Amino acid sequence: MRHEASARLFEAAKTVIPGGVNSPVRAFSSVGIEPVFYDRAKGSRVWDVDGNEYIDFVASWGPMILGHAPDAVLDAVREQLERGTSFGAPTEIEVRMAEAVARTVPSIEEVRMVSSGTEATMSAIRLARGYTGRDAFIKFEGNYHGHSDALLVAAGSGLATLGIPSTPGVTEGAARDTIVLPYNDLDAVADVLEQRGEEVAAIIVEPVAGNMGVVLPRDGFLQGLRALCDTYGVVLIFDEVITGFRVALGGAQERFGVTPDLTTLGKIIGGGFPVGAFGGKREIMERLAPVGPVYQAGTLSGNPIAMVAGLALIEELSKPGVYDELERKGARLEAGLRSAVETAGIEAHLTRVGAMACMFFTAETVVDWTTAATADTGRYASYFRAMFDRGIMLAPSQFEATFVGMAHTDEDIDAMTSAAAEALSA
Ligand code: KE4
Repeated sequence: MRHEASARLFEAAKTVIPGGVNSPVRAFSSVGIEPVFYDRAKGSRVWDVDGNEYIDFVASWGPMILGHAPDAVLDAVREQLERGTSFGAPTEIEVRMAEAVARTVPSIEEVRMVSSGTEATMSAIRLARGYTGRDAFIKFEGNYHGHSDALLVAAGSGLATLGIPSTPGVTEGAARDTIVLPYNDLDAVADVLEQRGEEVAAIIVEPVAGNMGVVLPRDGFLQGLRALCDTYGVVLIFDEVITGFRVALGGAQERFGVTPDLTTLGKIIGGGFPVGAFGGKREIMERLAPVGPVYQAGTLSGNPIAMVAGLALIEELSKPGVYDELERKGARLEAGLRSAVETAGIEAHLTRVGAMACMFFTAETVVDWTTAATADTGRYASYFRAMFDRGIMLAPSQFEATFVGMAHTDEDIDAMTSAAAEALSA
């Protein structure tokens, strides 16, 4: 494969965009090659500016569950474009979208649209603090909830001590009220709440972790969080920016039968356009301005183009049989990868929930960040490059997800797992 055009664009990009990218992971830093620049995409395929074609398993980090540029979304967007692209005023489509989300996601009685997952989680934390009058909140190591200050926090030393900034620019004050605990460790949560329960406004969790690779909740973990939140009056927030409309139509809360107090959404609900959302119990949501005192706002919140795109995608996903088919495709992918690992005779730990999966290059069973971090990232980088050279586009990081979607044919999936068998045996 030739990558001259991408190389030229990357050089130009680096003179005007930090690192040449608008989001760090796109720079391919951890996989040892320069990034390719995309030209177009359709269905399961993406093409770079040098004309190279790839079967895509990144899916724009999750949104492209129907495949790229699905006709249903394109048709809806084309029609709306002629009617105007942004008003900063209420529209019918926003109501229809809110109705669709409320009808689909078990925890959501009311929902507020925003323009990114970061905005959704930042706002949900503020709302939980405003609702409870408490300042502290619990997150889990290895969970990523976007880049707002209070969420860019590493675990402090000791169990219940305060968080420490995980990046320059986040102040100690902003990190002070964030408590970071090990994922899947219910005892740690119980201990903190026993000590400080009356100070804790919320627990925010990825119900299936997708940002340390894919890590499943232990049996009883989500149910345990629900019970602890009920006991201590803590707001349970499921960050379903990845899992929403991915692992079930109603997200992980439907799949695992645990209903949070608030849910954050993003990615899929925008149909490829910038959308985030947070929603939940009316009693909590009604604390939001303009009806309540907790301020939150956004110029492009509920943007009509993004709304028609998101609604068209949700309507397609709501058709009978979609999640059975996603499960079938996910299972085919997993079976093929397990066979590839066995053929290669290597040690790897595979995880999957529905149409999101991960191959960790470790012999450990991955249950949290500590075990995820045992993965050999150098080995992942060479696997990524070998797959890339075979026309398979994976996430350029060990700590992301492999996404399969409705546009992937059995042939696409078999091509991927055959390439993996070669790449792992090389
Ligand atoms: P955005 O602000 O990137 O729309 O969403 C933040 C976010 C919140 N919650 C979860 C569970 C998320 O996974 C994300 C963003 N995910 C990453 C990839 N895993 C986005 C990719 C990127 O940063 O470029």
